[in-house]
Amino acid sequence: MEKYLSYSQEVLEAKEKGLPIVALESTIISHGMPYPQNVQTAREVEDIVRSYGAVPATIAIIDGKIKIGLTDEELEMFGNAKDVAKASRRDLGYLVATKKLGATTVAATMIAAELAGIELFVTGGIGGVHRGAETTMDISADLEELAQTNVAVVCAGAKSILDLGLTLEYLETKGVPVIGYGTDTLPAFFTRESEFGLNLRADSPEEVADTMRAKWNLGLKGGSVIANPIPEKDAMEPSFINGIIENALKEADEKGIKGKDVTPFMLGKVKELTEGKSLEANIALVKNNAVIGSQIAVALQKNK
Ligand code: PSU
Ligand code: MN
Repeated sequence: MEKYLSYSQEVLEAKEKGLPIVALESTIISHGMPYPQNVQTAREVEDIVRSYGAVPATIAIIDGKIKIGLTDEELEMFGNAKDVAKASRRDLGYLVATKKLGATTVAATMIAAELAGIELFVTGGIGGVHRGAETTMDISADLEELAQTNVAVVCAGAKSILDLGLTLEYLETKGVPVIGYGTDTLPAFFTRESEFGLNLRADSPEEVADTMRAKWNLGLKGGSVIANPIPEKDAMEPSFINGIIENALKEADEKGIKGKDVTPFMLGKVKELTEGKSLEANIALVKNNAVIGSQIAVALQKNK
């Protein structure tokens, strides 16, 4: 295994000292945001994690290794590279073997985090059941990963480019806890609320950490979704953003966008149609998730 994993100095030291570590994904850097905001955001998120007493581990596939923690130079190179493959579970072996650049999705980052002994992962939004999945069968591998890999994922819910109701049904079937952080409904990424109620709620990092520890101690496999709403001041008007998402979906359909290209296409289109406002909201919510996620990582280290 150590043949395939390569730790940054900072993460290596954190592991030796038993410090809390927060995994961060890289698809959000390569496919979720444009350069240079992607690199800048990634750096700022890492600094937020450090300021809460945890150590960031941005995960990516570089030169045949799954990197657990990137140096500043690696981050810059990666964020500016043109030929980065979006890597989910199915792609990991191929990208490592062929030494291509790979950006880890939520699914792949969870796998890498578990291999590296990291229990908590912070991102923006998870993949889910796409609208129209009853005919396209487009269901993100993120959901299957949440069902089987022991990593807690902090996110701002899921974008309404997905079918949020079906996504929750799928997670329920797979036994994945979806914990509203200070909320009773599933946050819809750009907006704080949705019409979909949640069964589990936590109001402190310790509650989340205790829930995860109890789950794992009971021998229950899998992760959880900690759904943390976007801060009030950064949230978008639901009617505005939902109208834009409808238009973007229509265009994706007309252009015949399929498979792994759907999510990046939608993210780019929504950014264009909101004149960059969606990007600002995206950056704000990821930082907010880093604040909560770092605190949960600290609590998970204490209740081990
Ligand atoms: N949702 C976002 N931003 C993202 C993604 C999803 O709001 O950057 C990325 C994540 O890496 C997620 C992936 O794991 O897209 C899901 O892609 P797919 O739907 O192809 O599984
Ligand atoms: Mn998909």
